[in-house]
Amino acid sequence: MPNHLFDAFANAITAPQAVFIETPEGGVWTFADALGLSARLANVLVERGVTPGDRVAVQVEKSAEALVLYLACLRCGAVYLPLNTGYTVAELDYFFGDARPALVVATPKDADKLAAVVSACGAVLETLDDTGGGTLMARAQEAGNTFSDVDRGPADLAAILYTSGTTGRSKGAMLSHDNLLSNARTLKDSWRFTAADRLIHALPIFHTHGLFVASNVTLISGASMFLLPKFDLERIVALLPRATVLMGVPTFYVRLCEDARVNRESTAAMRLFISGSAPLLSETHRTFREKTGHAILERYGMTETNMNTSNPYDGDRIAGTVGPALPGVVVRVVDMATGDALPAGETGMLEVKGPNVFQGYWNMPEKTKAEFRDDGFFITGDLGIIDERGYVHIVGRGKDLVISGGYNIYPKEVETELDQIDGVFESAVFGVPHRDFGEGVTAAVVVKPGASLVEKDMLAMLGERLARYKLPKRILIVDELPRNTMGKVQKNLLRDLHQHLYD
Ligand code: MCA
Ligand code: AMP
Repeated sequence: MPNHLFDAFANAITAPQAVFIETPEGGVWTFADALGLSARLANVLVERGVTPGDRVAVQVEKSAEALVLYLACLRCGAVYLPLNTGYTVAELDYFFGDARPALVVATPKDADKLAAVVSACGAVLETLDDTGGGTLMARAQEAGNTFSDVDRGPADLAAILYTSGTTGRSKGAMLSHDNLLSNARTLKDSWRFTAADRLIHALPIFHTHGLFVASNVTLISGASMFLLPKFDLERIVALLPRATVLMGVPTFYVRLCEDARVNRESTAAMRLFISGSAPLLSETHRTFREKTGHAILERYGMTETNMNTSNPYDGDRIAGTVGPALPGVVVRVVDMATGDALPAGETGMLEVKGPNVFQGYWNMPEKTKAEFRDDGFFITGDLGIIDERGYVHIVGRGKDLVISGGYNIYPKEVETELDQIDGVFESAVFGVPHRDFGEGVTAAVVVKPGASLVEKDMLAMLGERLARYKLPKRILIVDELPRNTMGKVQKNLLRDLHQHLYD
């Protein structure tokens, strides 16, 4: 039995000596370089005790080596578990305890800090920094450069990605080799990727967007990428004449719209700009088109499903919509109370079925069951309509979620941490419009009588527990929280009251 996903990537390589990755420091990786290192790293993983099905948890800065580590995990049959570099030790403790990885790869500077939580879950610790330093690469230098790939079928797990939950605890979405391969192939065809494409890759590689949408699509096309450590306006502007595609969250496009150097001439070599992970404002779509002549292609996905819909490559890319369902994916809108499918134009819950839809939540059979219908549709938690032309419009969220700069923040998680601060009586966390990040995480806090809490101190305390992107941009101290007659906090009133906070 072959290795379902890795073989497809390897077979897409037409010229092993062609460039796969260019880095800003002038590093050039051919496909042969990447394949060679993936074999050496796969040997290291096996030497360090990783067996097929074991989780390999990775919290490292973005680098070519880090991307190749993902390939090495596929080759040895491990389940790749990427983690946001912003996660604190408290957050990691939960992920390690839940996923029980056999091996953790961390940045060298975090090694001491993580030693206790890594050993508590029984894992081995290796390190990797963003310049190819650390124990993992040192071992790889000694390892053999051939590797006999472990057999993996379509249903075998390739990755677990944690996604936050409305009830607080993160859930590990289990993605199979075929979930990833089927979606990569569909997106390659829909977006017309070929080996001639050069992607500007400026997204993090620990979430679906940067890891699967950007990297898998490049790999399955035998295309190449400019691998930037993070969003960097100057570098992106400089690369536009040499690249063909950019993928980004709406914040990328808001920032590009504000730069005079982004115009028709500088984007003439580009064939495609793609946006996703959060709603792209129609205003941003329009401004970008006026400046450059390019209609941004917006698509819609989730960690659990990869990509579900996309505006068309040919045909109308309509601002404010995420386009029709991708080939092979079925999207429907149902009545939230009855679960009955609704006709075109009516608002309800978006549900999805297809080869892209995940295998369930790790260790959480009950949660998995609750999020699927009996006929196999996954309940997204997003509210939408499907119009007469089949285009999906996301009109809201049935889940209490804030999306800031493409990162999801579940208010409950932040409220739980706030409520644990000595002197806090209660709190409500919500999102309000933010020019750069789309939504800004905001907290309203009621303090106990006599407590002398100030915003700065509360932020510092939260910072010990939560990744920085989850921290409220403002914590407002209020006398009381608005409640309805049932006693439920009315976050819509808080959102309305503070809608201009970040203007
Ligand atoms: C950085 N900060 C943020 C965010 N990013 N705060 C809120 N939300 C954020 N997204 C904080 C920093 O810690 C810093 O705080 C301050 O904001 C300013 O940072 P700045 O330098 O402006 O940030 P940046 O480095 O330019 O990053 C902004 C970014 C980045 C480019 C939008 O967040 C990013 O690359 N986002 C992409 C996220 C992504 O890949 N999402 C896909 C998830 P301080 O000064 O206090 O330290 S996958 C998904 O959603 C589904 C499947 C899908 O459909 O794709
Ligand atoms: P995640 O949990 O990171 O997988 O985020 C998935 C969520 O991001 C979806 O359920 C949507 O709420 C949101 N999302 C992704 N793409 C879009 C988009 N193009 N427009 C609006 N929301 C989006």
